[in-house]
Amino acid sequence: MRFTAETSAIRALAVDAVERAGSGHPGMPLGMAEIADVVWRRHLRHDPAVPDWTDRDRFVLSNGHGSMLLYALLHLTGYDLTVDDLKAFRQLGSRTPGHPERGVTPGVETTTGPLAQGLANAVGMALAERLLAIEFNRPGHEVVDHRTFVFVGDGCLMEGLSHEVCSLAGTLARGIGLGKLVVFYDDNGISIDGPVEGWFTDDTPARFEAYGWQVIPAVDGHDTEAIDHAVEQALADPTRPTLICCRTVIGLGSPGKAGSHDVHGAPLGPSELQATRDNLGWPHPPFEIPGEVREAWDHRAEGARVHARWEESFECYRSAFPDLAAEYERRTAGHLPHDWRQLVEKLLDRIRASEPASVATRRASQLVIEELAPELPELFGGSADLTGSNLTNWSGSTPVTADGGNYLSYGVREFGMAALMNGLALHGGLIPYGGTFLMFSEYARNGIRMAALMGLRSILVLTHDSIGLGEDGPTHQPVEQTATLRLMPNLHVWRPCDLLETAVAWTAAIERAGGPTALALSRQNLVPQDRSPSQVDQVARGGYVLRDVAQPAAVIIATGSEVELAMRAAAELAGDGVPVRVVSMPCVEVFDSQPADYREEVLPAGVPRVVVEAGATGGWYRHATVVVGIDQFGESAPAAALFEHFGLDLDAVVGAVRGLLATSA
Ligand SMILES: Cc1ncc(C[n+]2csc(CCOP(=O)(O)OP(=O)(O)O)c2C)c(N)n1
Repeated sequence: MRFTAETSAIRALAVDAVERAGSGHPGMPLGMAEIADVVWRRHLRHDPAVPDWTDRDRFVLSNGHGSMLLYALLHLTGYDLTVDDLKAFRQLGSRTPGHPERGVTPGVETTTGPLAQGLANAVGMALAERLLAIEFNRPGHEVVDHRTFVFVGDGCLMEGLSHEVCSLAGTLARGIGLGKLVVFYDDNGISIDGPVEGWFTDDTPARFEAYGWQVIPAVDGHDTEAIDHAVEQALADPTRPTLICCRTVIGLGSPGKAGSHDVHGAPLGPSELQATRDNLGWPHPPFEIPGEVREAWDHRAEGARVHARWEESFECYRSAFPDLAAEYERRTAGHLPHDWRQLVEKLLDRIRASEPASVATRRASQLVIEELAPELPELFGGSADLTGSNLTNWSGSTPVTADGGNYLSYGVREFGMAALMNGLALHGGLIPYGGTFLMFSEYARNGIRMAALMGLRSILVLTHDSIGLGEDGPTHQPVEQTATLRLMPNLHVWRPCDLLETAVAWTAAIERAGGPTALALSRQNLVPQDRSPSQVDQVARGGYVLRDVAQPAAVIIATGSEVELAMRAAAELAGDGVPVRVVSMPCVEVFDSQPADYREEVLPAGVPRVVVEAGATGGWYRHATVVVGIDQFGESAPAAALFEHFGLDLDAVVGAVRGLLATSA
């Protein structure tokens, strides 16, 4: 094998940075250097000076452990990522963390490391590109026209998530088309435990053909012409995504470790590092790149040219279609329509003025979507095969077809849905929301976590939020899910109690540009609560006084379906001369972030508190000394029988308050 100076530069930067950090993954960058060279120097359209140019090609490193490959590419092509940044690989506060993180390093499109999620994000990005192209392009004005390139390894393809999203991508290819999605499979036969033949023997090309993908098998992943030819073939297919199966040698270039799992995730060590330098014919000291190699990689001038051409074409588009151009800019900037707030105020006024009726909050959610969606074309809905239960559709929902659409039936793929939604949100121009049962948020959990980590505006509609779903039984009845979702940093969990709180929760979720929101919604009907205008305003603070008394002896805090129970308990206690305040707390995270004086106003120190929520109690003890909840699995029975069986009824709540007052008296 003859190594070129350009690929040796990638290899040298990767092994030197890993060596310096004393940890990292040299095997993948060494093994994918030629593929990276072809993609980044011959095909990728990007502008290193403007990493967020909306029509750039997307590049996703799904096998994110090989992060040094991406950092080397960003550095070499001219992004704002210096040699010092590379030297700080994996150090505290550096711009080169262990795995690529969006928002930390310019040019990193998505945070990867949890295998296969990058691939799922990429399917979402490619879908977003198609949706926006259909919506915004006009004959002669292809303002949305970019490709999505992805690297995956054996690990990504072993993960079940890859099946979920690649199967769905195959189906989407038959409709809207995903021809601009090109995935490179780093088929090196090695994962951490050793040669994969002991645990991964699928016929991968046949698998992807069965999905309906274009598959280019048996490409020599170290032969740049063969790779280039495969990319041309991939891009020539207008509808099918392509998997390019590249036979590679992990750690290629390291004479003593190539082909072995030893090179996957540990520094080479000084003597093997020197042997690798010698083998590559790379005499330069660590982190030094000769001028001519830098020049060969430098993409700044070409990137600026390609970008400027697009800007010119966008100006022509603007002249011909000024409204569309403005809308494209608004949408891709993530700004809400200018009259958004008025729309929300009108909606809340209408709800307050309407005849109160008992509705399930899942149904309330649908009513709210119906009101907001017509004014919010970026809202992109869907459900993991539970549309009729999640009530995520509205009268203007149109399924994704060759003509576009705003609603995707994800099939029974909860994790795929969450991770694909992240890709839509990352791409920009769309605000994804997707439904499943709260119980099955467990299947989606790491996708939700990545949305929280990346700060993505993605909205999870999680219905059937307690034993209140009834007869389907303990497999479907969430117990600990609301509590555990609340533990996730940067996730807001709303559990509204009626139509008005649901409307506020939805608007908060849409306005929340910096993170995801989970809406926990009831299957069963809930009694609407009365509120003054100032109480309506306070719902957005996450917790507020719903029923007040002059000198409360106790406070009952409740969420969602248990608010009406708390109100009944307070009324009963009032009848016995015990004045009790009720606090509705639809979003604990938002309430906890309020100024101390507001929190003190709502929950005065020294007044004993009881919480009632049909779920795990653990998380509540920082707000109350007594929690009426459920710390065991549910049962199959009608909802009313279950609430009684599990002690979530009037007697229990009244008894809890009395007991607390007796002990604190
Ligand atoms: C979801 C998930 N599980 C486990 C890991 C830990 N892990 C990182 S790399 C890897 C093996 C990946 O093998 P492969 O994709 O073949 O990478 P290569 O050895 O070729 O670099 C594993 C298990 C992870 N990052 N994500």
